[in-house]
Amino acid sequence: MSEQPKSKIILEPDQHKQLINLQRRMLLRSGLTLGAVSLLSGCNLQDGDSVDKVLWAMSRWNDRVQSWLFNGEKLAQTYSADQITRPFRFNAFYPEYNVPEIDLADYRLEVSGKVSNKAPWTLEQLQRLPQTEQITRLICIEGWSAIGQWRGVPLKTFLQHIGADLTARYVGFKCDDRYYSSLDMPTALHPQTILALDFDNKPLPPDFGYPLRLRVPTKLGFKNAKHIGAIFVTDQNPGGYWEDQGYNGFSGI
Ligand SMILES: Nc1nc2c(c(=O)[nH]1)N[C@H]1C(S)=C(S)[C@@H](COP(=O)(O)O)O[C@H]1N2
Ligand SMILES: [Mo]
Repeated sequence: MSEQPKSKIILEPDQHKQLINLQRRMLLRSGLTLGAVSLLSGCNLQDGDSVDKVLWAMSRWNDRVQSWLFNGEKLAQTYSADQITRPFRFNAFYPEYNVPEIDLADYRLEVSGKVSNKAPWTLEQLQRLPQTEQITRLICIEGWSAIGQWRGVPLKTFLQHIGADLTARYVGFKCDDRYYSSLDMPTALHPQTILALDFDNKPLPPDFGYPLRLRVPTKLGFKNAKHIGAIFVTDQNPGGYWEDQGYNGFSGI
């Protein structure tokens, strides 16, 4: 599923207009570019017919996502315990049997960049910080979602503890499975953005990000980095595993 240059798409004039409109709409609403759509759909978008099908399907899906998530400063929707999806769904860029095994005795959360205290953190130290809990919906760009319960330290609280420069533009995350991702500072400071330690009232299981993951209900699933080993504060956009392959960095809806 290679990304085709836009110039290769041959369309009738009215199809072309439709495409431009849809593209604009999708970009505004979800930050998805045509390149991202072709990656997502596995479709090379060479003929008008498949362009139509894929774009209209994506557009409908975005409308649905739009109503689940929120814009700007508003809070993401929360749910009650009886709405939790069981079993919860696993996703990563590798199959479940390759989930990293992390030894707690060696685990340290590294901190770097525009922060005044760069000392690494043990999980125990993180557990002593104030925590909040949420039941929210994780939405994967692949077209599924699941409601789960997470508890952890608000990222804002953590950033304050390490003396982060909160006027910096981004917070970056490096994971112990080579995944990486980043958030813009407003999203990092959002009250529902947490460094989750618990899932479903138990420590995070390996599949779901042990020992520490990001839970950002205002962003798509791929922004919810699991197995976080390092956090850094920076003015340069750190990108991310999927972000760098064409998914838009903002990825809120
Ligand atoms: N470290 C790491 N974090 C990751 C991923 C990954 O491959 N590695 N995949 C992302 C994607 S695409 C999704 S949808 C969610 C899935 O989280 P879940 O397994 O809890 O459902 O994790 C995100 N965080
Ligand atoms: Mo995802």
